[in-house]
Amino acid sequence: MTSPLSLRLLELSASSGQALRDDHRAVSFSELIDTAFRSGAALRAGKPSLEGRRVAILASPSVAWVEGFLGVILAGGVALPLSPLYPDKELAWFLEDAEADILLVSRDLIDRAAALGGPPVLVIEELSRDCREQGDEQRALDLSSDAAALVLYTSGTTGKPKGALISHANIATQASLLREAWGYREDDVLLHALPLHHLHGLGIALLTSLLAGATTRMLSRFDPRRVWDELDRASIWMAVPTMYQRLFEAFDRGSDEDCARWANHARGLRLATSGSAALPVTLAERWRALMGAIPLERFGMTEIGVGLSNSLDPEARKPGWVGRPLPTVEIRLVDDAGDDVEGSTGELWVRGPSVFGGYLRRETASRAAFVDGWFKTGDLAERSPDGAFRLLGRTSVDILKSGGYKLSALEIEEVLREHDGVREVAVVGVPDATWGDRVVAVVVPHEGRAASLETEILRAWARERLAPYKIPRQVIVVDALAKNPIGKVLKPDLIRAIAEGRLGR
Ligand code: MLC
Ligand code: AMP
Repeated sequence: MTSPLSLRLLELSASSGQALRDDHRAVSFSELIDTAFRSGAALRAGKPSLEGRRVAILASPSVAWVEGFLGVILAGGVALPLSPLYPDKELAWFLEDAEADILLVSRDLIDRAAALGGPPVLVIEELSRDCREQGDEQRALDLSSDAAALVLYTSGTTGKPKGALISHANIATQASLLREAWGYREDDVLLHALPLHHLHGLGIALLTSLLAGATTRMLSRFDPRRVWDELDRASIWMAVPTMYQRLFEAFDRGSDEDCARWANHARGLRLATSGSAALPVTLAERWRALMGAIPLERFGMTEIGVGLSNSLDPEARKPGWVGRPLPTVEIRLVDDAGDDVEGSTGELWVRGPSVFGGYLRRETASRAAFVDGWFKTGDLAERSPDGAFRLLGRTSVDILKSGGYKLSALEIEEVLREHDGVREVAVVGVPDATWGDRVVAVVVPHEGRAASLETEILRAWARERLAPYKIPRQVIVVDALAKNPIGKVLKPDLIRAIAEGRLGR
């Protein structure tokens, strides 16, 4: 059985259409896939395949990133995308947890990779060059469709993140569902400014566009003015809600001439989508005023790909709702006992070929994630009589979404608790117009240590241990934390008190 992903890439390797463009160069599909095969051959270094070995990728978003990534996958390896945003301590943890065999880096990040003391480091840009010199043969390996292709770390309710193993078939299915649902064409150009270490930027945006045979214009980072300027050369734009918020902030600071030009760019788009967190209706409506349609909002998750999507037809989109199941995606709404709900509200469970198989080296967590083949999302949802869904929140108060990044309150608490001034800590997500959830740490200091826990001091300390987006934006020092009879902090009360300004002003 051959992987549908490898087959599709082989098919595309005959195309001279433009696959990718970054700030420095553009490559056709045939060039991209040729380089990927060479890179994969160099990674295998004479062995038949990488046989499920994990190859971590630490690189700035670029054409080279994709060449290395596809090289790993075509050689049978499991790609582990890492973000240069992570501090060294976190990077080292991912490499160890995933038992990565190789660390692939872009040339600009060699020094960082060397400091990690992890597996052997190979430089992406040198891989294909070395291989070309050796004239290695190119061929698609006979990989099974359920072979793991990708491991994406995602936060859960258990503290440290878990690596979701995503197969060749998962990726191919997810991409083809979106290609159909969103009417992807080979003459589409996706403007891409999302991070590549999560599903939105990697699977939903980059791989869907690539496997549809469309062009992806890759920006190395999200810069709102840059995005506005570049939108006129794109037909598709995908973003998290915070990016829409940032785009409008830049718009409001733009000159009259900028704004006229930018509004024109937005009107020229065929499709703008939003996901990873709830898109506030006010932002959706503001976008409609510019582009003529609200962004197409959809619901996705690392473990399932996109499950629910609004319609490609703008008239059929409902602001505040995330749409209907994509073909092959089965959905249930269940109550606390795991039974289908009588009414319209319950936890969303998902089943189908786009759903992942389990977490890397976490058998118990993998088993606990499913009931009879149904994946439990932890999202509460409502179904309308006409079959559309709306998200109502999470079953766990410890899962936060800040700027589209999923965060575990417990992971952040664990790190803060290591500070010697902290006696107790509760991390909560407070509703926020920009971030969705604003990360706030409420701490009880050891006696006489309150001063050492001032916001900037504790943030600086956390910065060495956590990615910037996990660092609490605010630290509130209290004498004690209110708890329920079994000793659990009453987080919903804390959130309300902070949101209403009764605490932490
Ligand atoms: C940046 N900062 C954040 C943050 N992003 N803080 C909290 N939450 C975030 N998400 C910090 C910066 O480190 C900086 O801190 C300060 O905020 C100002 O940064 P900025 O320059 O204004 O922000 P920017 O760097 O532009 O980042 C904003 C963003 C980014 C929205 C572009 O957060 C982002 O790329 N988010 C995308 C997340 C994503 O891809 N999620 C997909 C998950 S998959 P300081 O201390 O220096 O001031 C998924 C499935 C699905 O959910 O359905 O899609
Ligand atoms: P992640 O684990 O990072 O893939 O994030 C998945 C989570 O993001 C889901 O479980 C939802 O809680 C949230 N999410 C994704 N899309 C949406 C959306 N359109 N509206 C609200 N929440 C969303």
